[in-house]
Amino acid sequence: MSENIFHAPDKFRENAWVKSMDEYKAMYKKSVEDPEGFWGEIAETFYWEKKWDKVRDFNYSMSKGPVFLEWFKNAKTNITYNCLDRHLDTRGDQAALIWEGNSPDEDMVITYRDLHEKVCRFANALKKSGVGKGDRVAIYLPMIPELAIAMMACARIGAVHSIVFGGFSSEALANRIMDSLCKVLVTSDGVMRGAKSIPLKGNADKALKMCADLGHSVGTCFVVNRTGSDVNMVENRDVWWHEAAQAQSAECPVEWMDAEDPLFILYTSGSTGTPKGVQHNVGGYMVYTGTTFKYVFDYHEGDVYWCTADIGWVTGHSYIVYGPLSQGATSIIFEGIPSYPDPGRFWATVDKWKVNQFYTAPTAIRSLMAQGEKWVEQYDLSSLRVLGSVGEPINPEAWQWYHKYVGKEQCPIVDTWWQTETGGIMISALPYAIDQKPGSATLPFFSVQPVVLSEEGKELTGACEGILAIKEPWPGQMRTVYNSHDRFEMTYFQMFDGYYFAGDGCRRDEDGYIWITGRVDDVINVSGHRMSTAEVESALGSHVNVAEAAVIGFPHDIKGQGIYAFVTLNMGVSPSDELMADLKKHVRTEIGPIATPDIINFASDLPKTRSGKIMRRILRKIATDEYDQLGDLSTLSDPDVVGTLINSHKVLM
Ligand code: 6R9
Repeated sequence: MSENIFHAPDKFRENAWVKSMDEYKAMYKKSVEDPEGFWGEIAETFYWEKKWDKVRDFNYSMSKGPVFLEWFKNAKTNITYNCLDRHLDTRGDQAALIWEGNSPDEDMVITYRDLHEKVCRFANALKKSGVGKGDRVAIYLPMIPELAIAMMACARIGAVHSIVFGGFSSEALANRIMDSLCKVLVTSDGVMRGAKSIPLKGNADKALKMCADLGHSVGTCFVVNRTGSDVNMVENRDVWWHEAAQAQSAECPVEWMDAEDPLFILYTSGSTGTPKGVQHNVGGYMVYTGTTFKYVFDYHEGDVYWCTADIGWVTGHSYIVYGPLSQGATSIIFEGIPSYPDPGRFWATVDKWKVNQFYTAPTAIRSLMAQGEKWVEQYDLSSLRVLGSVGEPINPEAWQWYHKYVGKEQCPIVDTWWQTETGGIMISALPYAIDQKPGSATLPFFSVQPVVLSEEGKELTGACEGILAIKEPWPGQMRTVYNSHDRFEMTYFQMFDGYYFAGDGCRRDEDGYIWITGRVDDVINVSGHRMSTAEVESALGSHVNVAEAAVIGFPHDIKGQGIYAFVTLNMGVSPSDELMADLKKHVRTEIGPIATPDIINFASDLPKTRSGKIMRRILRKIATDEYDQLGDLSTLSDPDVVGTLINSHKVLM
């Protein structure tokens, strides 16, 4: 790992929110010694209909009773009042969202005033369809403005949104609608992806049919007209968005919410079972995403900020919509893909809108790096001031390329470590205060207290390597797993009493910098998307010809990790290319394209312990060609299977 240190050039330091390491240290110290004072003061910069009685209250230790955490107790606010209404007087005509379509000649600028109106109209349409405070609304949309509008329309009337990434299959959508019994679904006729138009309404119809078969009927399905493709509108259920919204008033008073009322549910993969509905509540999430946005990207009035993530993931929730808008920022929503119409699209877009802060994922950087510098060099990127990275560790080569060719060695890179569960950025450089080391997320954000634990749960000191955990809550932390507080406690608090267990491993160097080493559980990270090996295994296992499947992650040049599946077939079924293609298709249907295995190794058997546990450690070594490091095989019930698997692996590679 590279230990080069990068110090941001001085030219923007003068204006930065935090100008030096000393200033960061002083603020960090205060935030840890007096978190209530620190966050109470920051919360004053937001609008509250009623102030809190107490800034925070919590129990992190299962041995002392149920785990809970509360911020801004008994306060009342509405996040859309903070993201829209309070800006109307001062920046009503400023762009809130800039929509850059899939095709470079399609775009739209939406001012704060326009956005307020659009959110109000759709909020009224939701109300008219019977949605009220606390009801769940599923949103299954591509990256069009209606996605941000729909989520804020929910938040405005106190409904809880549950956004399902548009790339998920109808099965995945149905499971999520069922888990929280959503009353309404918002979708579109289709989605534009590069040169293709992909139908979405068909998936939505299938999902709603599955839900109805299970006894749950969604009352209304709003359909946005995006591609103009033919859709089947079901009478008394399906309604065109534009018709419904246009018929409503452009004013909709906000519902004043308790700071601890739920804002949204977002499903994410863990190491076991079905995806969990991560629940975030109004007050703490609002304060945390807005504040991290301001400091980590050093956002200033008038800047144009672009995060390339999809709003279907947490990064889009926190850093395309809520964080930026609560700060009155201009935030870009990008519908397209980095390679369309050519690999210069990101940079053409930065040039077009004069983007100041650009936030993307290492997998995108790696894929563009592979296309060569010529795509970057054609554009004027001198507006850029801060670059960001999120979703997985950024390898030093990609970091250097990003720094040199995109940032022209003038822009600090903030490598931001966080999770769906944490709501906002936890460990990251501050662009002008914290020097960067390529590959390290650097230091914790204010009041975040990371610790490195040994397997036994002992806090390690100094330079060390172990399991990353967090001591004490922060405002943006998830409050529970929807409908399953037990699962929340078991997943995050049972492993190490008194700490939030993040599921990642890390190393801390002699300067206190954190280097994330990857997941310590059975979660893999494919192009920055979280997936549980168990979910892919169960999708494969549900195919009629499959007896058993074991899935692991393996290093992949572009995606970070790829999916490697070892599959044993039912008696009498022989492996073939057709079957391999069919299994891949099956996983796409069960979960979605992002879960498609890269490699399927048909095995006659899997390495198991005598008690029947699959030894993944061995499978990982085979997948990475480390045959001489298989370790002790004596506990296997049949050590011979290893040789067979190695042979079939060599044939595949
Ligand atoms: C925001 C987001 C969370 C998991 C997390 C970790 C990995 C995210 C990272 C990173 C190294 C970074 N991860 N950011 N690893 N460096 N800067 O990605 O949320 O989809 O829930 O994934 O992603 O493994 O635990 P989510």
